[in-house]
Amino acid sequence: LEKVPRLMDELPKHSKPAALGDKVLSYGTAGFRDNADILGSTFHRMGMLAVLRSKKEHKITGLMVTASHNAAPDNGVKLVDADGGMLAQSWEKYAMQLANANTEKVVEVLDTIIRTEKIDVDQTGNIFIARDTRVSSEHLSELAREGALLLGGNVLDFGLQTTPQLHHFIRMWNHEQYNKGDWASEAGYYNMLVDAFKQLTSGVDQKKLEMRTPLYVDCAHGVGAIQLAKLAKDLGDMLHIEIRNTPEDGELNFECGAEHAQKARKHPAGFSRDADRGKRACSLDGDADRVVFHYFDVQGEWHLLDGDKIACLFAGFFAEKLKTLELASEISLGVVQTAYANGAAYNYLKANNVQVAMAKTGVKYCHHKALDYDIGIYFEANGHGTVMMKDHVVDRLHKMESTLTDEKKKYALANITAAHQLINQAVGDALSDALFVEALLIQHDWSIAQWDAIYQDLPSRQTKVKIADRTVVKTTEDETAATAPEALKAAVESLVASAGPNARAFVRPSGTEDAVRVYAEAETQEGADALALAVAKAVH
Ligand code: NG1
Ligand code: ZN
Repeated sequence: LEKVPRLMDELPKHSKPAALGDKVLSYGTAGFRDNADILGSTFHRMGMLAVLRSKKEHKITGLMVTASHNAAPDNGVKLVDADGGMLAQSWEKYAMQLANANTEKVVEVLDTIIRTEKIDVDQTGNIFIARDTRVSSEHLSELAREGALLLGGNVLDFGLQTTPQLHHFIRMWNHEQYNKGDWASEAGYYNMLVDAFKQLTSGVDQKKLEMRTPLYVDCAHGVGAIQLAKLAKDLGDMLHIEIRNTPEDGELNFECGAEHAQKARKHPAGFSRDADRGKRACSLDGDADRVVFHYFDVQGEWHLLDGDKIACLFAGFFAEKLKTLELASEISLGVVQTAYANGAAYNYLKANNVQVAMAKTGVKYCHHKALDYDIGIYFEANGHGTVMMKDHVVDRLHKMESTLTDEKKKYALANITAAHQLINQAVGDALSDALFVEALLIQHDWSIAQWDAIYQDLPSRQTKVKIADRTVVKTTEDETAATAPEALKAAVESLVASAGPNARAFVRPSGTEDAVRVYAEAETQEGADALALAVAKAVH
């Protein structure tokens, strides 16, 4: 690589910043994430890595500039693989070696990757880039572009897009068979969603749809607001959407968005007990890959419907359609949850004969586990999730289409096909998930309160603690129990044992923040609060 024009001149201009000090950057469950000021060299190098990945796969790969729900001064980078999913785990180590290398070692690291992966550097490398609305995002995406160009990559910059949109574009461009209705563009993405939504609500009187109350969407002052505005226009009278918390009227993620609503258990800024009683609402996060729903009831009490409740709603739909089609024994359906899933959601799914599996926290683990099923639903309680349907299931359904005479079965089949079109098969997608929720509420003729009532969450509380070195905290594979330090393990066990029936708590080092996370569940809110607090004290 030393012979590559300009490479040796350019690399020193993108040395690791002094402010990074001895800090080792790690490619966590959401890529690299840190204060934007120390990420310049990382972005430059990730542009190069995305090109190598593309050359290796002979397909388009991607790079998303976002730190999702993190505060505005942070930023981050996630690479998107050729199938539209997250970067293959086997490449994460390359990302870390590159990001942490001193300038004079960068070429050596690149050469090793090329050799190990047997990459033909003369191959074309094509990458797509997109970014969120952070102030630092434009500059950092430019650095990634420069890095990519140095290694001879072709770069298409999509500018401001949600994370799932970028994943979607890559999936569609690389796999023509998925790209049915010219879905591989921004306009195509909206067409795909709107058309599917229309099919799912086709059985409903149009007048009734027009009269339906709007969905109020807290966009966390992020990119979701920009994209949702375009989608809402295409939806027209099929679904009324009111956008709140746009990039113009506040600081990204500040006291709003999915993370705030779900972690702090507080309604987002821009919504009020008095003005918004009875209104159906949802919150996106900063890059619109998560969504949670919420509302104030008539008494003014605020209720959260998290990822677990969304998963249960979706699971109910698929279970019912498979049953109608008499495919329930042939096509496996399962929901993947993490340690954060509310105990009541698990009980609900079990009571409805839906299979449930556990995965480690982090979407990539859930995604992987969900592949064990023909139709795999995964949701983190924080609202990140989707449904994946295997290609052979889709083929099977298509083949069935012409053989069906029963109207009920025909309708069920059309419904599953439309759901498959609506749901982002590559990653969790707040816009597509929210539309699917809305379509199902319309089908059931449910208010948000009726949906909320399918089960009652056990009271829970989350908090986080900063300690000198969070890596000393070790957990079991499914993260429901600590294994080290010994004293912490013992303390959590004894606190849980004395916190009454149905109490549960766990601690785990965060993969995206420098903190140890604490979760507690109990019979009462006071019990859950007290348990979380006591466990947090034990962490210190
Ligand atoms: P960490 O910081 O490891 O807890 C957070 C979320 C995960 C997941 C990742 C991003 C919680 C408790 N944790 O991870 O669920 O969304 O970010 O992949 O919400
Ligand atoms: Zn996000």
